[in-house]
This record gives sequence, C-alpha cells and structure tokens, in this order.
Amino acid sequence: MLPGVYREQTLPLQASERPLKCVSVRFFAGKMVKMELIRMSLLRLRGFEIHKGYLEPSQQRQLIDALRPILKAAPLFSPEVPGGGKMSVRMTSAGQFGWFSDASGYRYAPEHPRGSAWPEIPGEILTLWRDLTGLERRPDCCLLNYYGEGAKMGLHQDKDEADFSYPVVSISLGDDGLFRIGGAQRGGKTESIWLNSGDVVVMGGEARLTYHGVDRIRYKSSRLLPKGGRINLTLRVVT
Ligand SMILES: O=C(O)CCC(=O)C(=O)O
Repeated sequence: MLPGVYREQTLPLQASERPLKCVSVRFFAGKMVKMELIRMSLLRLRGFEIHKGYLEPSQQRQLIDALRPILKAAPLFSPEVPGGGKMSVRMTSAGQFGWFSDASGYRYAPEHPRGSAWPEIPGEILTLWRDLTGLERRPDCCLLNYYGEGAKMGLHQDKDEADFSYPVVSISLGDDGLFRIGGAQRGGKTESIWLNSGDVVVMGGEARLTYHGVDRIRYKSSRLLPKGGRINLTLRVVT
C-alpha cells in the first residue's frame, strides 16, 4: 500500500484464542508502519481505536518541542501509590488539572506538587484532540507519562474523571511500548499490541472503562528522544 493511504482494519476480538495468527497480523502492521509501507492504519481492539502511524515523524518532533516548556515549568515527578512505594513512570501534566497520587489516593489536582499552576495544553495537542474526537469540549488535562528504562504501568481503569461519556485520547512518542488491554473487570483474558512512536489510541464509548496498562518498553528503540524512553500523553475531560 502506498504511503499516505489510510486503511481501516478490524481485528478479530478474540485474538487471545488464536494468538499466533493475530499477534502476527499486529506484528506485521507495526513493521509495515515502521517501513512506511502503510503510513496510517486504524485497528480496533476491544473497542479501542488504534491509529497506527497517525503522526508523521515531523509532527512527532513538533510535539516534543511543544512539550519542552511544559517539562521545564512543571518538572516530572514520581507519584506515590496509595499502598506505599512509587510508580516507575514519572509524570507531569498540562491543563487546568493534573493527575496526582499519594498515600491518600488518586485524584486530579489544580497545581503541580511544587505549588504552581499547570502549564497550558499546547495548541497542536488540542487540535489533535478535536480532529480525533470531533468534540468542541476541550480536555482539561494532558497527562504526560515518561517511561525510562524498565518503567511500566499496571493494568488499571481511567476512572477519576466525572463523566465517562468523554473519551481518553492517548498519544505515543519515542520508544515502543507493549500496551495490554483487558476487559471491563479485572482478571480474564488480555491482548497486547506494541505502540510505536506516532500511534494514537482513542479509548471511548463502551471501552471507556476498559482495563489497560503498559508491560514494558523497548528502551532506545526510537531516536525521537535524545536520551531514549517513551512519552505517553493522555488527554482527559476531568470535570
Ligand atoms: O502509556 C500508555 O500508553 C498508557 C497510559 C495510561 O494508561 C494512563 O496514563 O492511564
């Protein structure tokens, strides 16, 4: 298929029952995106819309440039988890609210732990949200997760927001991440897909409360970030 051609593909939902076949479809889709044989393709997996290769390399670089001032004004921190210990993913946010966690629980906070307001969400990120969701309502949080070597994120639901009728849009930049998708309840079969730099996932509708997480990254698989690692942005309507 020629570069620039938009191709929609629906994957069988019960891929875990036929692991080899489906893993290979996704593996080759990922490879073809990397080789730029398919620039974009839309996969549907358990209700998640996975836009492979949505952002071109130049757009990915622009986004990284737009994130630099955010990281300067609101540096990454390692949230504490309620049971004790710290998350391996470091994070910060832009927008009216930022996601935060400490011994008293998970929540959105109006300020960075240093006490300053979160920086604004860059215009190019708001444009992506509008293009992907068609919504006029803007997200009030752009959570930025940074996965360094060995970082991961356990299976969880995004449920600290007030209204689950709004989707969560997730943008992957930098190293590949192995994204795992479960069901509406904890436990049961899961399916995984490698997310590459420039991929965008829309988690909405029936799948809004689907469990998901990141098992591992392929450290230094991408050259987008000079020191390696993976950035994931999630755009959320909070209130
Ligand atoms: O890093 C990812 O791809 C997913 C991030 C995520 O699940 C979250 O921020 O809630």
